[in-house]
Amino acid sequence: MANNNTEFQYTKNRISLVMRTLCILLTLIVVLLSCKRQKKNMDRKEKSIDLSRSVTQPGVVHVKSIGMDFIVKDTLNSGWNTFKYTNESTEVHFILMDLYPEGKNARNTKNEVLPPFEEGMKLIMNNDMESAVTAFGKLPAWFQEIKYMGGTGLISPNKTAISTIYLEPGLYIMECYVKMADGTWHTSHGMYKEIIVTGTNTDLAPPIETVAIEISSKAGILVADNIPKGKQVFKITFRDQSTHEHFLGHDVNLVKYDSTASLDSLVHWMNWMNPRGLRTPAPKGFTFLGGMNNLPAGGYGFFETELTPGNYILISEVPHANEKNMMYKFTIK
Ligand SMILES: [Cu+2]
Repeated sequence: MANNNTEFQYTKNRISLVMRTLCILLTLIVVLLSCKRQKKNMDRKEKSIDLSRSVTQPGVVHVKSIGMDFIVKDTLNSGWNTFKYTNESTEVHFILMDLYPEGKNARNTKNEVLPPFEEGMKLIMNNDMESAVTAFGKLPAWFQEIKYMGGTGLISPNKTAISTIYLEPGLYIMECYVKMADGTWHTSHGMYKEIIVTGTNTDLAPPIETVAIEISSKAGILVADNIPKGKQVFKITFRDQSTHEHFLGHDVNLVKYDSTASLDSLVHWMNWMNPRGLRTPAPKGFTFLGGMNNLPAGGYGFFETELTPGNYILISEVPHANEKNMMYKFTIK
């Protein structure tokens, strides 16, 4: 136990050192890039995307993964969209919708975002956190301008996640950064897809919730009422959003578990900075049933599922979710 505490304190110290070093590196990059920005602005005009077209799409978006892929239309309308994401692959995935800053697209993801993350993860697996920080420091300054606009929570093989989110027009990258058994990112194997969201609205009305949930940095996951059995529509409201130790914000995932499951192993797995975190195989005894991915402060989105008898947990994909009240257990009888 004392050993665990020392190890935990050591990890905490390392993380705060990592965060400080990264902040300094990012500041340097921001300063360098702002000098170049004026020239870039002049080049930008010709690259803006055409958002005036519309597509025949009433607001229901079917997405499927068979392997490391997203099979989905490449153009969607803006406004409320219900994603029905069927996972026909053998690994756990999620959908996160990244709204890119103007002028950036999937080519920039491939050339500027994936390489630092690939290098950094390799170094984390070799227990070289200092070099990993240097690698993450190579991320372009515009990476900080990405807006995370929700998506589904983690979803197990042979399950369907249903989430309703509001999309503004723009260029998005749909991504999944779960890791394969060898520790490499799903994104590096093709799980990122460029999607254009047009200026035409779907006119879909958001669903009416049966369970209201709020999440905030201070209070964690808050559930207003008892959660009943049967088909439920969860509304997740983000009171705030903040960058956690893993450089990302908080989200909400619904997970069912059986008597073989260890909640500690789930908490550990929900942190991608752990060499085995967010990496296949997922911890045993848990079935991931979707949820709501990162949204900005004040944003809200919905997800639905059928609750059958058993034990469940709502948990955020952040480091140390247990210490942040970002897990909530409940039982359906
Ligand atoms: Cu994935």
